[in-house]
Amino acid sequence: MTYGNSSARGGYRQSLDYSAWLQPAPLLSGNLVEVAPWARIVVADHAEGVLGTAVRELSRGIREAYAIDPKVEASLRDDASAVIVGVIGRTAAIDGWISPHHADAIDDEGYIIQPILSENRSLLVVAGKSEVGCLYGVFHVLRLVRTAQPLTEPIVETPINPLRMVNHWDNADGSIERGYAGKSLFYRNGDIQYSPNRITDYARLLASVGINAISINNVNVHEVETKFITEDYLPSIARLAELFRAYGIRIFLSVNFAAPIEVGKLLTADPLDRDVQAWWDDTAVRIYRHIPDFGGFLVKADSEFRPGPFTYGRNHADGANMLARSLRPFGGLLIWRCFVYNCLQDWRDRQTDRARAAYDHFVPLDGTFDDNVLLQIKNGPMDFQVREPVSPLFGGLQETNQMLEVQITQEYTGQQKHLCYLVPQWKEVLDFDTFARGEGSTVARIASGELFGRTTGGMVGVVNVGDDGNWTGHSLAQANLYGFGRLAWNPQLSSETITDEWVRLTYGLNDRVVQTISQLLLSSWRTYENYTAPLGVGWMVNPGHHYGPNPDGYEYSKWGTYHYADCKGIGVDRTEEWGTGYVGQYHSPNRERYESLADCPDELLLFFHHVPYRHQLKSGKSVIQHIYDTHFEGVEQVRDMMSKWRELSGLIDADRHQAVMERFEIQFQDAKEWRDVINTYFYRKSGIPDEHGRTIY
Ligand code: GCW
Repeated sequence: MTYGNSSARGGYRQSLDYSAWLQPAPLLSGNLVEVAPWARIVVADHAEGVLGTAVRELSRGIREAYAIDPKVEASLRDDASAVIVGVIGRTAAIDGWISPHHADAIDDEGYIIQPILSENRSLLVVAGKSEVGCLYGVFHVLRLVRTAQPLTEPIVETPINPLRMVNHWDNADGSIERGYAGKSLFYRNGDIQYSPNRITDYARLLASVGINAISINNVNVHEVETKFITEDYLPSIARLAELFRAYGIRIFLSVNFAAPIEVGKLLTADPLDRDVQAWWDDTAVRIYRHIPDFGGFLVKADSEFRPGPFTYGRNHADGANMLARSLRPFGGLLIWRCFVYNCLQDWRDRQTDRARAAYDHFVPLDGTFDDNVLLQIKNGPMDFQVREPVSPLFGGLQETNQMLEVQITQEYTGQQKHLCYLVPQWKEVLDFDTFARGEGSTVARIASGELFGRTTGGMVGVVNVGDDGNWTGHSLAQANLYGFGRLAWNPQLSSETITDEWVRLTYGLNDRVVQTISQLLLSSWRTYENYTAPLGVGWMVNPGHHYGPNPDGYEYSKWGTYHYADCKGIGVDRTEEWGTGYVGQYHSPNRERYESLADCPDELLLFFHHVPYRHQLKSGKSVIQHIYDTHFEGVEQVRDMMSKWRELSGLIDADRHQAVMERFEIQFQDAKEWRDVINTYFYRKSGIPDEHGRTIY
């Protein structure tokens, strides 16, 4: 069951890059809660299932950190020091150590870490209300161990988002749509084929940051993948599910809305047709027979040529609810994507606005979706650009379960050749105040389901992982996956905290290393924005693969992605007064802020307004001079990143140092290309020279 280029590299499983943020810690002597408790793990229950995983992970972490092989025991001796792991109400050994007040503060997936230090012994209790809670608690303990942090106070943690999910856009032929880190971990040559060890290693990475759900195939469901819901494939998928289950992760499948026709040989896939409903009911029964904890379906329908309910004159709620009803008896969820727009637009038509589409389609249906349906909403109204406003569906939908979808894979942000750390971008989205219920109605509170009292909610990321030895192509892109998981667990964590954690876990505790890498990461999104498409206008990439500059690449296309640059100005007028009316989809005062040329934030100006090149920004610069300045600056920032990285030589391992250096060299070349193409384009359009007389072609 091994395959492909990664095994050919041999030994990659031992590399530092492969261990990602689960590096074996340097050997630590006494610290934290003293060495004593680490020699013994007490777990009263039969340590199978996820609890077994928790104990194994803890043993491994202790062995790596202290060179002690802990004994696993079933009961606590009166005088012994130990780590006790267990489920509240089930594990007798933890009874009496956990305060009811702490127990009340956590939900099913939360945990309590309680150090108990007395004169003659020390105990560390790791308790959850479920086995997976214990596993998360263990990973938290190990995070502290690995970063040499003290463990003297109780820690009480519970996830903010019920669903913390990654989506794979993997195809059965082994390719990955928008994948930049090798081939699929799950498939080869039209079949399900994987290395169980590699999958387990992947599941550990995901669980260590709290991910609890994964969809394993592309939302564009092609011929072979359409049959994943049949007996031909379910046994293999069930084995895959088992590997993830050990880490508390439930699997989902992307399904083809037309499957009743393509697989079931029915004449229709009409969601209101009784035979269609019956066919999906049977399908659900079949799936749950193989995978009792199957998560549910993910559906891209009536979007980019995928089939959907529109064919039958039905709406998205008809489609989603029909599927949800098949899953309901088993506790399954139906996740329906809101990435729906007209992808056959005429560039001459300036009234149709792709940015409006998701809201126009879904807000009228608010309140009509079943309780086990979630709508999955991309962070912005267009498509994962380096800068977009927040989708107005957040705040627009109030009676529907929803999930925030972000793109961890860097389709539009440098494809893991460029360093572009997206945690600061996601933080801006999560912290955005929609004002839907007055001040403080943030996207984070809406996605979690809390603000509108929904039954569920969460965050989902299109993952950046493939079979490359370092998982993500660019080693530093591991930070995006780590950061996604941490934010999905707790959207209130700051970018700085997450970054600091990740660097310490991945590259060790040397202060200079920590500071340098943190700084590189935290400034990289802005840097990328500087040398690419300016002021929120987006796109300007090569069509199809989306890498590298092409200002008119999508200007005369059918995709609805235009910037309207001419000799006088640039930008899309989305105001209510003169433009497409898109700003009307926001609540006040966002609506007024975006509508007003004076109040609209600079970085989104061209998203909302069409302005002359000499229009003055709040920064005091003209639009054109801003474009020139940021593009020259962006390249210098990349040069600077390279020299900062160079200075780390000798402070981190040579392999990762070298590999990242190579990526920086590509980024530097490509940033220059971006700078020159964009600057030249605008110089030729506007005829306005750079105030500083720098070279523009
Ligand atoms: O950004 C676009 C991508 C498509 C993708 C689509 C989507 C899976 O270019 O490759 O298809 O978004 O999100 O469905």
